[in-house]
Amino acid sequence: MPQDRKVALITGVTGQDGAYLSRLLLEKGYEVHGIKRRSSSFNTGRIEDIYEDPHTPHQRFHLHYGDLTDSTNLIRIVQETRPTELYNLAAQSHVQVSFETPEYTANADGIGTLRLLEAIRILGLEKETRFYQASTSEMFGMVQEVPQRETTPFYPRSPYGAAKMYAYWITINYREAYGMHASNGILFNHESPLRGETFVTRKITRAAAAIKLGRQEKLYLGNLDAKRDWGHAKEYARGMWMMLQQDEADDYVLATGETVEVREFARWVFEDAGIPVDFRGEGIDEKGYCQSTGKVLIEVDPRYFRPTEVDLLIGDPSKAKQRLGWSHETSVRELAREMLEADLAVMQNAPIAKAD
Ligand code: NDP
Ligand code: GDR
Repeated sequence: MPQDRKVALITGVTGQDGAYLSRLLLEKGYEVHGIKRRSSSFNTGRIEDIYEDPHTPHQRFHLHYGDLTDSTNLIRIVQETRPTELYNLAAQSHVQVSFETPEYTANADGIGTLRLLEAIRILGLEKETRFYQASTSEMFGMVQEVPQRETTPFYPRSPYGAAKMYAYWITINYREAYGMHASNGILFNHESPLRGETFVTRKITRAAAAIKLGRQEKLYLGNLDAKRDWGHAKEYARGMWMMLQQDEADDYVLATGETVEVREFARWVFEDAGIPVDFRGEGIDEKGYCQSTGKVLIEVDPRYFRPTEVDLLIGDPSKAKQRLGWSHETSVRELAREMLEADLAVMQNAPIAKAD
């Protein structure tokens, strides 16, 4: 196999991280293959600008239909593409939804990872294909130690966290059992203007933009006390790639080392939108009142509470800094602003926006 062959296969290519990673790898000269799911409507909005028609001469970005729950399909795609790097980013990635679809989440997020590792093994690509697993700070769950690092014990608090723990350990097992170059990136929350609309940061920036433009009355949120370590997805995609460039496979935390309450994030965003809010009340009675009009703009709705919650995440990225030379650049405050500005720009250009 020529040393300079650079072929990446990305599962979850249509998601937030898949979009950033594809761009990065194309810039670095890779041939990039992505697996997307069949959907009744377009699901390629995030990768529209890099999409290449199959008739494009010297095409470098290819999409394949597939699903992490279908092993024959995965084996075929791995066989056809023979990737030098395989990034497993596909997942049912919404923690709250995992309480409603626990079996599917385990199948896609847990066993899906096993299916990919087996595909590599069955095809005899153990020494040819480097593997990245999208592991998560959700595995830390109930607080055992802060800041959380690679050696912190896990205590998942959701079907999603539990499924991702299986994926984490099976990745390590294949590394040890078959000598595969397989690494876990234990990534803390990372956001961007491409973030899914139902994750809390994007939900807040979209709502603030819509309220500002008079297209929505109010935002309903769940637990405002939760604290998260939020970084920029673009920088985390770079970290994924760096892990696979190391001589030895290993597991790394990527985080900013700073934690912020959901309430605080919302306060910043509404302030930046020019509609600052005061929070008053407690628990389900807590509300965010517009400072100038006294109108309630944010209200707690218990439907968004989770049966078990992860209260506090704050990561220690020292290992990634020392070994990979990775560190975050964008602060959470800057990230919030970038996301709000992007949502305002999109909504200002949208002819009709339906309120929530
Ligand atoms: P997204 O939810 O934005 O993207 C998930 C991707 O997986 C989408 O392309 C989705 O396809 C695809 N997908 C879902 N189910 C399947 C399936 N059964 N078969 C094939 N593809 C599937 O997630 P992110 O980009 O934010 O995250 C990427 C990965 O990193 C995920 O595994 C996530 O769990 C993990 N992670 C994310 C963190 C974050 O803060 N963003 C932090 C730590 C880990 P479609 O577009 O059709 O829905
Ligand atoms: P998380 O992200 O669960 O950390 O998982 P999310 O943005 O969904 O929640 C963060 C925190 O905000 C609280 N919250 C709300 N969450 C949502 N979605 N909607 C609300 O209205 C709301 N109100 C309060 C939540 O309770 C929680 O405490 C993300 C995903 O990307 C995972 O795939 C990834 O593994 C982890 O980050 C790291």
